[in-house]
Amino acid sequence: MRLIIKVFLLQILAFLVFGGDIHCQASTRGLTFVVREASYTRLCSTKNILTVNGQFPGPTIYAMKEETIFVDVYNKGKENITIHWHGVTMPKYPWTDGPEYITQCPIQPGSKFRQKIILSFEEGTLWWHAHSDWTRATVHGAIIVYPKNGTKYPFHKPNAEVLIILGQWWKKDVNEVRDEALATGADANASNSLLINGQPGDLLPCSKSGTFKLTVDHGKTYLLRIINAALQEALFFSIAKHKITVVGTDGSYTKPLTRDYITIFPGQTYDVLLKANRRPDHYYMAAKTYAEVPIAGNRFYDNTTTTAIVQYRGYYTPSSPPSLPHFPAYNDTNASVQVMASLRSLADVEHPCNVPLSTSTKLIYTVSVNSYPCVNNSCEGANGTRSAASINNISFHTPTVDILEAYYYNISGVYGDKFPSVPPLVFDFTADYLPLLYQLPSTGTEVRVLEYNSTVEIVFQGTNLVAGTFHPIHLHGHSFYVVGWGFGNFDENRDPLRYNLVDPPFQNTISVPANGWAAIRFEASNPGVWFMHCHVERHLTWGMETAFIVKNGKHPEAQMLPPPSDMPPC
Ligand SMILES: *[C@@H]1O[C@H](CO)[C@@H](O)[C@H](O)[C@H]1NC(C)=O
Ligand SMILES: *[C@@H]1O[C@H](CO)[C@@H](O)[C@H](O)[C@H]1NC(C)=O
Ligand SMILES: *[C@@H]1O[C@H](CO)[C@@H](O)[C@H](O)[C@H]1NC(C)=O
Ligand SMILES: *[C@@H]1O[C@H](CO)[C@@H](O)[C@H](O)[C@H]1NC(C)=O
Ligand SMILES: *[C@@H]1O[C@H](CO)[C@@H](O)[C@H](O)[C@H]1NC(C)=O
Ligand SMILES: *[C@@H]1O[C@H](CO)[C@@H](O)[C@H](O)[C@H]1NC(C)=O
Ligand SMILES: *[C@@H]1O[C@H](CO)[C@@H](O)[C@H](O)[C@H]1NC(C)=O
Ligand SMILES: *[C@@H]1O[C@H](CO)[C@@H](O)[C@H](O)[C@H]1NC(C)=O
Ligand SMILES: *[C@@H]1O[C@H](CO)[C@@H](O)[C@H](O)[C@H]1NC(C)=O
Ligand SMILES: *[C@@H]1O[C@H](CO)[C@@H](O)[C@H](O)[C@H]1NC(C)=O
Ligand SMILES: *[C@@H]1O[C@H](CO)[C@@H](O)[C@H](O)[C@H]1NC(C)=O
Ligand SMILES: [Cu+2]
Repeated sequence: MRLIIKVFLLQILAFLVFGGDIHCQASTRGLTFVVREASYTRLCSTKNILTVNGQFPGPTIYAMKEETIFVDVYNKGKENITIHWHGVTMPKYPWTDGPEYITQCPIQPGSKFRQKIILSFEEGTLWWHAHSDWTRATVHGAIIVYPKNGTKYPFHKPNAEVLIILGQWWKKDVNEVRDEALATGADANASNSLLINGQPGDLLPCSKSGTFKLTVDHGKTYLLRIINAALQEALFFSIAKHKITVVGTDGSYTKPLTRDYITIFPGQTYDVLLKANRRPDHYYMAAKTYAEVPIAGNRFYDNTTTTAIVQYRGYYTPSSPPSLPHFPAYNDTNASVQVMASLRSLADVEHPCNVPLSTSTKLIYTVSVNSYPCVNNSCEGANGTRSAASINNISFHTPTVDILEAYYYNISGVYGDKFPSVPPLVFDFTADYLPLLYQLPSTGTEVRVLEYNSTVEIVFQGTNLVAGTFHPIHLHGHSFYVVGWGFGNFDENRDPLRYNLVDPPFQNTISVPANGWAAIRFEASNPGVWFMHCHVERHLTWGMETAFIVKNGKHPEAQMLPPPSDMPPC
């Protein structure tokens, strides 16, 4: 704990000392990530986990808007690994974006890959994580993007900044959890604890000494940079007796939104202001799972409460125990969409909103949980089936050569370019009862090709196949405007009339509500191959993903850059 703070202070110091230079030396700054195992003790037991530089959560990358950073990634572990810069759009340079077998082959044990992170419009909190198998459970960390020299936050400068990384801890090795689920066809076991900054918090066994503590001065304001790095769980986050004010999400500022709690879905980030304006005492900040229904099969959700402490400086007798925040019920879907319903981008002169007012490409993508039948109902998913997932009824089959290199070097037979623009079958997607025959998906490695500069609208439609649940859909290579959402089936005549085309939020991960829909718009102005997938890890493993190929424009300026010389071989 003390060590973490020390490292954090050193990094802040480094930022202050080199701050002015970072901008000028943009393209020469280099970092080193050594992926290796390290021993960690949580919940009274010790295990080896995969880490970056031995740290969990991993090191924070401090950057300035528009900066370019090189990261030398060494794999000194036993598993294949890739690293993704989540929310960094990597203009014209998909080569080091990271998803395995989509833009690169994995960095194999004993090898190294030099990755370039190209920041452009992003400002605020982003993060990095492994994008290979389930290794991101412990291989993740923050990317903090400060305003450029001469520009400021669009809110009063906070007195201090605090990183809050939310995660999940399994007592078993996560590979074992994944392997068991894949072998039985069941939903993966729930984790044993949620985490704040790598710690379960003092409500969980053997955790008191490690609990993260934020010491505050009465009257001061703190910027909390919150990342949901959990593999599976959507989380309610709150601080007892305090309100929090959202000022940004996914590396883009928003109009201030004051709330008792936020819901943060896997993959999302929120920047919130905390004003220390209550009676000096100590209070819990906490996170709990939102899970609308117990999911199919024998899995349940992680129902632990992870805590950290907000402690006011000064002399007083603290209440005992600290008060806990009040949370909505675990299955309160209405509560889960409250923040999403009110998020608005700044849409002012310094932060213009460039939402496409008309679109050239309209896509409707159903996102479904599915099932494969098993002989004698012998699997352990719903009704003895094997769990699966799909987009437009295609369960994605991951190739063994990455799609980007197949595209660039014209290698045929790796992927198809016939991803359907609408669901192959139109039915009452969110009906209470659906024919069991619809649960079976088809499989394929299909992508969709987008013309350079096309204006794209995607309506994601959740379905009630197997179990209607939320799906945080993340797009690589582009942020997008969330122009609308709702429960039930999308109505193409009525719903577009209510789109927000004035100040929609600009995000990279949109949670499609359980048995609902969400509509996004973006301009496909970034040539390359870009993954799009559900950020619930087991849904990704089951096939809820696809990719876009954005073609080159005519101008040399509008074309993909050539690959680096050290692309990992397949
Ligand atoms: C940043 O701004 C300060 C003053 O605001 C100036 O002294 C400094 O040279 C600037 N640094 C860069 C890299 O532009
Ligand atoms: C998953 O949960 C089941 C039921 O509690 C248990 O028997 C099994 O050992 C667990 N598996 C892993 C890998 O944790
Ligand atoms: C949490 O889930 C476990 C089983 O996974 C159950 O035994 C326990 O009673 C639950 N606790 C609460 C507070 O619901
Ligand atoms: C939420 O769960 C409780 C029991 O855990 C149940 O009584 C209630 O009906 C559920 N609410 C919804 C909206 O499903
Ligand atoms: C959710 O909101 C809808 C409409 O506002 C209401 O009909 C429903 O009862 C609410 N459900 C819960 C669980 O609060
Ligand atoms: C399925 O069940 C039938 C009847 O119980 C049995 O004869 C058959 O061997 C089983 N098949 C498998 C693959 O287990
Ligand atoms: C790629 O392959 C196709 C079909 O085999 C061929 O028509 C095309 O000319 C090739 N393009 C390049 C750049 O090699
Ligand atoms: C998906 O495709 C499978 C295989 O072709 C088919 O059996 C199933 O009915 C389809 N389901 C839907 C919802 O389109
Ligand atoms: C792409 O579209 C933008 C408008 O959204 C336009 O300003 C730009 O010139 C276009 N670029 C090309 C190469 O067509
Ligand atoms: C399980 O099977 C029963 C009976 O066939 C059916 O009513 C139910 O909908 C099925 N549930 C799922 C999740 O497939
Ligand atoms: C690691 O990556 C290489 C190259 O793609 C592949 O051949 C190998 O099967 C992978 N290993 C595992 C355990 O997935
Ligand atoms: Cu999902």
